[in-house]
Amino acid sequence: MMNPSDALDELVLAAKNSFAGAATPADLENAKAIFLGKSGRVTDLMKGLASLSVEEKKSRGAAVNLTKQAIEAALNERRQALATAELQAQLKAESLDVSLPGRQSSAGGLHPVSLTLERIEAIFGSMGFDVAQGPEIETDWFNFTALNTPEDHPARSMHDTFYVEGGTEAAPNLLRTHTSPMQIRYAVQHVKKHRALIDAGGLMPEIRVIAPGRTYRVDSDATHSPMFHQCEGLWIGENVSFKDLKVVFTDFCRTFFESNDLVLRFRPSFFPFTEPSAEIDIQFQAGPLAGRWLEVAGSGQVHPNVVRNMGLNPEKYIGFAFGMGPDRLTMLRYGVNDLRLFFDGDIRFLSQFQ
Ligand code: 2NL
Repeated sequence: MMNPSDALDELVLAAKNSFAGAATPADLENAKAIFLGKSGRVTDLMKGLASLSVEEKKSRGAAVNLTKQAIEAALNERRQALATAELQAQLKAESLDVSLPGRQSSAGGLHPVSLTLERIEAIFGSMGFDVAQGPEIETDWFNFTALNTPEDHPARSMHDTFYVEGGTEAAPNLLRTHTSPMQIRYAVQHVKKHRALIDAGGLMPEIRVIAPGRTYRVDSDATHSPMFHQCEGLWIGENVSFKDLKVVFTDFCRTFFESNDLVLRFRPSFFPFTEPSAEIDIQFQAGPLAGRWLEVAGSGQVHPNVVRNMGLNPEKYIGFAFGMGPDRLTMLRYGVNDLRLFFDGDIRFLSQFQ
């Protein structure tokens, strides 16, 4: 038979082991119930005192009390240890080194073609041209018919133009192949606004507008992208001539390329929407491209049929239009040799323009 006080020591030891085995506060509360709970081991000992004599109660009671206190002390110690461990784990998990450098967020910048478009808009803006932007999905009328393009013109073929849903079977909608449709839209609005004045034979404010933006053609190689940019210009009035085109476009090219000795050449050409028509070539007098004739735009006097489609009398209103490729202008300005670099999105290329 075990000595009664040894049994109490055993109980304290058992409680300590049980508490030490509790890995969480919840486990510890379960372990506590076994020893200090309502029907726990210590409570049983207390109940056992009732059957003892007064003398026995005194000594046994004191011993049981010490046992209880020892177990409570062990419990509190384990509670502390678990709370400290929990705090340490939390601190470790949520640790934050405030001395680390912040994440790099480099400043963005405009795409080189956007820089060119901004330049074009600023230069023509300074010459009194409005900037018109509009739909990239167009109707057959605005993209072709209003621009005097014959029904059987090759540009209308599926090989050259992206047709999309909508429109009619005879005239399906399409991705605009140039920005001229936007100029027709702008001219029609302008004429509508001044209709009464025009009909009364008054002086209509001139149409002076550029239309920059994205255009689409079925074409893809080192010098052609299915999506490319265009910027067209239109100037219509009662007395606007080819001479004005020469002045305006020469001024534009010299400002755009920052080259005052740049020379222009107007070479006869053909477009359905202009008559006569001319290709515009430029020649630098200095720098890597000096001496070569470089084609930069198409132009011409707006065809009478197109003037009529704007709602104006071609006997009275006359003017010129031109169209250029901002992608190509960007290549010339910066010396880029592959058009596709503009549309690959490679940051090593694009960041060189910031
Ligand atoms: C080119 C040729 C050109 C036009 C565009 C135009 C617009 C209207 C009326 C008449 Cl609303 N013409 N635009 C005229 C001549 C040439 O562009 O080679 N572009 C890159």
